Amino acid sequence: MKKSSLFLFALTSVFSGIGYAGAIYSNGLESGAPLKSQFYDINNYGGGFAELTTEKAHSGSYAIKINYPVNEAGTEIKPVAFPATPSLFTRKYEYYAPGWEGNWPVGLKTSRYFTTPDYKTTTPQGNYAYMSEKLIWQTYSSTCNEQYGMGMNNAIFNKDLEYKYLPSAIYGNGLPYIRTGHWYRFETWMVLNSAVDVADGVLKIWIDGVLVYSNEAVMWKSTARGVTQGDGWQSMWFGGNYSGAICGEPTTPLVRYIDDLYLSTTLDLLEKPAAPLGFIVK
Ligand SMILES: [Ca+2]
Repeated sequence: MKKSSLFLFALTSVFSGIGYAGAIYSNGLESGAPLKSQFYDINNYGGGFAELTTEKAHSGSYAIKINYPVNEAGTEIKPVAFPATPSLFTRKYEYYAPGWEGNWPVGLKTSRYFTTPDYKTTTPQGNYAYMSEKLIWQTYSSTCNEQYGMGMNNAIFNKDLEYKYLPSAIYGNGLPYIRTGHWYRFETWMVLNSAVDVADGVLKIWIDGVLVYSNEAVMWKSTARGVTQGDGWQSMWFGGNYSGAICGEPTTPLVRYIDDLYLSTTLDLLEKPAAPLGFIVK
C-alpha cells in the first residue's frame, strides 16, 4: 500500500468508527438460546424478571424483555467478566413500551460497571471504582407523573453525576427526552483516571448519536471518597432495578426491551459525533 493510501485508510478507519479491534462482547440475542445460557448470570429480584422475546426486536427476531411489576423490582444481566481495561465503551438499544407515561421512576438503572471481576465475591467490596448508570432519572423535586424520562444520574460510588436532558437534544424519533415507543441507542464511554485523586477520567454519553453528557474530569478513583482500588473495568451488567422511592409503585406493570448489546475497549461510536449541543462540559 502506498503511503498516501495508508494515510487515507487510517483516516477512514478513525472517522468511520469501524474496525472493532477492541470489541469485548457483542450479542444481538439472535441465537434464540435461553437467556440463562447466553449470560454469565441473570439475577431477578422483587418480582422483576428478564425473558427472551420475539414481541419486539431492534435487530432480527429476538430481544430481551424486562418486566417491572412493582417498586424496587429488577433484573441484572451479566456477561462474563473480561480482562481489565482502563477504557470501556458500551452500546445497547432500549425500548420502553407504552405504560411508562406517568410511571417513570425516580431512577432506572441501565447498566452498572465494576473494576472487579465479580463484585459479589470481592473483599472488601466498597473501595473499588464503579459506576451505576441510570439514563432514566427524575430529580427528587420532580412530580411523579412526568410523561417522559427527563434526566440521568450516573453514580460513581458515593457521588452522583446528575444531569437533565436538554429540550434541544433531539433523538431519532424527532423528539427530546426519553419516551415510549422508540428504540434508543445508548452509547457510554468511560476512561478511568490515570491515578488515584487525579481528575482526568472521562465519562461521555450519547443517545441516538447525540452527545448528551461530557465530563473529562471524573475522579473515579479517589481517596476522599474512599474509592481507591481498581486497575481497569472488568465486569458489568445490563438492566437493573426500577426505583420509585418517593414516587412509589408503578400503577401498571411496565415492560422494557433491550437488544444489540456491545462492549469494547475502544470508542466504537456508530456515527461521527455531531456538533456539540449546549451541554455543560466539565
Ligand atoms: Ca436482536
